[in-house]
Amino acid sequence: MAAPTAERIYDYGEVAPYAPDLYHYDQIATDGVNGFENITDAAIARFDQQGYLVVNNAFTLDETHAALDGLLHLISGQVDGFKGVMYEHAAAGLPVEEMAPEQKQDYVRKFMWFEKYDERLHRMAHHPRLLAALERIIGDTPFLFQDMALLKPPHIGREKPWHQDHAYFELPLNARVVGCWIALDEATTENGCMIVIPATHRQGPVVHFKRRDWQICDTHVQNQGVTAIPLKPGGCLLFSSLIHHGTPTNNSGLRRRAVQFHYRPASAPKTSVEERLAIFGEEGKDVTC
Ligand SMILES: O=C(O)CCC(=O)C(=O)O
Repeated sequence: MAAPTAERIYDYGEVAPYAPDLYHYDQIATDGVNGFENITDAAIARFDQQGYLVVNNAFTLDETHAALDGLLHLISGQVDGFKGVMYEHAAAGLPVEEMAPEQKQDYVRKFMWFEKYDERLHRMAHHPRLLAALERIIGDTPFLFQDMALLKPPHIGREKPWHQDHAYFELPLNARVVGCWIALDEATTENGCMIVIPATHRQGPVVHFKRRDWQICDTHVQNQGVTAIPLKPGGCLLFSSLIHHGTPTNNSGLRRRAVQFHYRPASAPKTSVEERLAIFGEEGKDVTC
């Protein structure tokens, strides 16, 4: 077997077990709208209350397949300058660089900073209907500041522990930052769909810890009203950067590929790592885990 190459990047920490009920959910979201064009003022008000909005059929199947083709092209190794692939730990010791993209994707955890390298993915991130919806939610021109794709391969796709996305961002707490998570495969409760705790964005920031990831402590996770968000391909979840959310391990035999874009108000100033950590961590401040 080939040894991992020096350039290969793995995601955060070691894979470690977690309590079986950590991603237990009480309900499945059923209050989605059909298409960006059907986002009513009441749906925006629901986003403000609940911290999320499901948009079914946000992208057509052609757009969704084009995005998948874009991701496969990016891992073919034929795209000049693109280096944003992070592997699952299961890839260690395997000659994944020699694999064809179709096979290689099943060892990839994440892509970062890719949308400028592929026209199909760029189009998705800057889709006029998406940007118009974001402008209504954010109340300012939306500015894309982070793009990633999360592949969660069959059987080995690891969890993303409970967290608030804002804990990763150097942005003021009062900036209305919105994530857009787009299912490229059907995302189900079996293969690791998003799970959120509605309205937690209104409780403000919580302390994060470096454990299996940069995360909310497992024992601090609230267990009221936990909501699973299964999505068909092309469906999307718009969510506040302060909502508590996570995804379990993919123990199924089915892929769960998704892209996630984050938008901030164009006018929001940048803060510093020190300011971020003074709010979200580091290592517990006045609480333990
Ligand atoms: O797609 C996933 O599994 C988790 C995405 C997420 O919550 C994140 O990367 O912040």
